[in-house]
Amino acid sequence: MSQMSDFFAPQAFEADVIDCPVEGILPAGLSGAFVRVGGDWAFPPKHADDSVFNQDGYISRFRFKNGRVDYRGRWIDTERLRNNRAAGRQLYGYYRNPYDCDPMVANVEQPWRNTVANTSVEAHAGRLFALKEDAHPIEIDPITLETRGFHDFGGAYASQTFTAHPKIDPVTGEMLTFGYEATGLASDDLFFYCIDKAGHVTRETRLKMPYVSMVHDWAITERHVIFPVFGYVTDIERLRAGKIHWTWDSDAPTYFGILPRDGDARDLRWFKGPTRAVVHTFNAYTVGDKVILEAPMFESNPFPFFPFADGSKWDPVKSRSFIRRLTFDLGSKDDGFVEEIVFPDIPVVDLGRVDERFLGRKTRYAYTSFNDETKPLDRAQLGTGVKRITNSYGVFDMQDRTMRSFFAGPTHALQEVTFVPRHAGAAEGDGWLIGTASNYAEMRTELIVADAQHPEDGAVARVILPFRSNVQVHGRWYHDNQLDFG
Ligand code: V55
Ligand code: FE
Repeated sequence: MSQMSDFFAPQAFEADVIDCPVEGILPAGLSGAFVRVGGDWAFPPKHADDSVFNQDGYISRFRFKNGRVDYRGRWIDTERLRNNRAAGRQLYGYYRNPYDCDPMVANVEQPWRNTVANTSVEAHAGRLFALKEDAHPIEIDPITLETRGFHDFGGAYASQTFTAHPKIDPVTGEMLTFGYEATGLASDDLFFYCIDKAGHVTRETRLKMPYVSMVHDWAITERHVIFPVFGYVTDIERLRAGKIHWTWDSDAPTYFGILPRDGDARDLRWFKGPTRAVVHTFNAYTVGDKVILEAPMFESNPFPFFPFADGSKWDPVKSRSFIRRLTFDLGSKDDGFVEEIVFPDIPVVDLGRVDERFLGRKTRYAYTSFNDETKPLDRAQLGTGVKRITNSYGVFDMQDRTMRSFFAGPTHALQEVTFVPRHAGAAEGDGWLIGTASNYAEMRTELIVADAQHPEDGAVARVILPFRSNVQVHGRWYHDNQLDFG
């Protein structure tokens, strides 16, 4: 657990800030909202070594309108939060394990009811969702940020779970999505769905996994979808024994399931390779018989709070991630693939984004954060607890293998970066890098806007929150024409 005094100390409040101070000049064309979801402990966890992925969901929004920015932050009103508030204490145990919960709330047969909805946000067909991969989407009012409750697509969505990373096809407007552990705890069922731009389920394909694993993110192309299956494993005995949901199996092969978007279960092909963790992806595309996936990948357990099955100690060096390009040949009968590390000298934060107007099509630029050790670090102001800090956004040119970067400052830690196009018709990469930063010197949160084509010039604008907002997991920008923010 973190110290009560540091940036990660529980925040546990809701907030409205009207007309936040802005340093610099807000780009005139930015009208919409940056919406972010993360977690915080509304009640201290039952186990000090539990995963932060088990924190209660919290949604916040920076609303850009008429040259001003307002902030709003709200807890997501889950069944768990209501039950804990009624009891006045933490009733829920280890991450995604109902067997470790107080019997009065355990929901062993309906584990999705225990969701914290703390991972990501997506808007589709006029609805805003807070997402966690163990449950259906929770609909949120985009204006008030009030929780409306689970959305099940009119009963047409049968999986018990729904990924935190649905993909919206920029051309068709469809939302492609899936759920794993789709039929219950530790089940090997993965259901894939197409949801049309009006929000109706048009396709369901029921698949089996090679083994039960965390399928956190995935990728789509114009013609295919790709499901990574890697090292985190679980089974019902482990859960019955009251343990945290995942354990890392250092010998587990990595599988990539490739399915034609319009295919049946028998069209699914599994490709197999050495142990990796593929938590987030940048993008993928299909060229002829080849499917290319670009993503940061780890060679060992990324998260120290999910223990090794063989008792190994977590290793921060082995657990760095590097940007890779994988090529799968659907024309070959071989189940292998070609793997290449595109930037072997730059370990990156595994929170990658592209210009999503080109999702599923070949993109040139990949955006993610990293720690630039050549930049100054103000240790006196940062406090003693801080070891490494994510101080830079990288604009990675996947074609020329060059990188340009934005440095946030010697007392700033960056959260996930998002790319926002300058205008609807702008070329790929012409736009803004937007994300939040933790300012350790002032103990406050700032929203940063930088020019993606001139990252080294520094922020064009910083929106200042007069306090520390909780640290997000994922965030997204929505223009006014994508969602009504009032
Ligand atoms: C991730 C995050 C989660 C989760 C599973 O970043 C995987 C990966 C914030 O919750 O539940
Ligand atoms: Fe994620």
